Amino acid sequence: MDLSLYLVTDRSLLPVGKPHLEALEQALIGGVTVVQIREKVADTAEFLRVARESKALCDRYNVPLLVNDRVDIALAINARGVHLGQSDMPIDIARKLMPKGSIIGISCNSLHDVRRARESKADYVGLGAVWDTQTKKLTSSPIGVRGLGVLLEALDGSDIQAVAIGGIKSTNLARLLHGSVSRTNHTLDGVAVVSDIVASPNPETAARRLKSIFNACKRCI
Ligand code: TZP
Ligand code: MG
Repeated sequence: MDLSLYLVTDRSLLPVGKPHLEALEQALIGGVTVVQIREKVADTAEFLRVARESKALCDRYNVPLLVNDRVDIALAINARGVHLGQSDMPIDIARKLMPKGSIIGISCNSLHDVRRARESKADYVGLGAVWDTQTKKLTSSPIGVRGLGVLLEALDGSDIQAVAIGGIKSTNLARLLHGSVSRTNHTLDGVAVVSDIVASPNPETAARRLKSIFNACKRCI
């Protein structure tokens, strides 16, 4: 799966008055390659509604949609997969519940997490938070570019894909890509971004900018 520009949604960060689907469509036009619907305050009915509407839009752009945390909602809308946290449903159980071929990703911020993700055969890992972020209350310190390199190294020899997350913006993306790959064979498959796209007055331009930096850096590393 193309994880190169991985959009994680957060409706609370939208500019005042901007509808979620409008921002999502602009980000899709700008070239995001995968979308994760992340809802931290919505109740189940609201989460389901947002996920279903977002799925219909992503389908039109042929972009896979993943659901954060909730296997039941992923199943209900026929999502491409789920993204799980360390305290969500274990991967082996999610794997049993989801249709064959579903994508299951997991957040990791330590070597222990990455080793467990390898054992449980995650399809991809989200590594971070790399840098501090206003989007999520972090329960441990940001891992930094060096920490990211260490976690990537722990993926060597596996076919698990990896994206970095946390504080990633067009202004620091080149630094992230150059720094994290200089010490490992396992390169990043993509970057996951929330606020730099969602909170932007122009998500299309924001996505396009991130993608062109990612692609340009990929060619020289
Ligand atoms: N997980 C680790 S950091 C983060 C999540 C969901 C939020 C990243 O948001 P932003 O706005 O891209 O820093
Ligand atoms: Mg979670």
